[in-house]
Amino acid sequence: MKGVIFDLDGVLVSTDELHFQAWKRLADELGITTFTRADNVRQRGVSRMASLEIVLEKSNQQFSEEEKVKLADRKNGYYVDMLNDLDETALLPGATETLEMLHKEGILTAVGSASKNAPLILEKTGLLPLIDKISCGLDVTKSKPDPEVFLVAAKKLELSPEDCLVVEDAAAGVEAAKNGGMKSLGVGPHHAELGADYDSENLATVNQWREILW
Ligand code: B16
Ligand code: MG
Repeated sequence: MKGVIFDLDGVLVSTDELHFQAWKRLADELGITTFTRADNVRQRGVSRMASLEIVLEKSNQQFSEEEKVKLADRKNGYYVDMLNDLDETALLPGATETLEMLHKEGILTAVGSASKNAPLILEKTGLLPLIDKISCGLDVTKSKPDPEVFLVAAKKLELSPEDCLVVEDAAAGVEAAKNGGMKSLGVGPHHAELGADYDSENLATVNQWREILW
């Protein structure tokens, strides 16, 4: 393996509570009182517009495409405001140590995230110097399980897909890795059920790096 591509939210950092708070605020403003944390779990790893659809499932109002874009922009404004206070306390266990270890071993690192806020999140949490390339929602038009975001990451690293490992916390992300011809490591609360080639509770508990990388 010559490169490792990390999903961001749920793998390196945890911003899902902030996403939840921002969507909840928008839902409240729209008079939707039944938006729950269970709905928010379904929003993980999916694009901003697909996340909005999950909120609007609970509304009996109809919105035009133009109105939907405005609603998603409004939510993003709330979310970005909250990102101002983001710092290294949002890092998930083992994130920094894993990136440092990979660099020491001469392995390239990238982020492959659906989030258009990925560069800001990496800067705020101090991870930016440890990431060689970023492929994010700003670079792609297709959402996971389409492999586009990971293929763009591999291309930016100047590596072929089969030389890259993807680390993911969502089933759609693991599927995207497979669709792109990449091996995967599943992490997070559902790590064993993601269908990944390797899995571990979090980045701090991976004990098979040798087997995975060499
Ligand atoms: P934004 P990931 C994803 O990040 C989040 O898990 C998902 O909840 C969010 O809707 C998506 O980014 C888009 O984020 O609104 O900031 O562009 O897991 O792909 O790193
Ligand atoms: Mg994720």
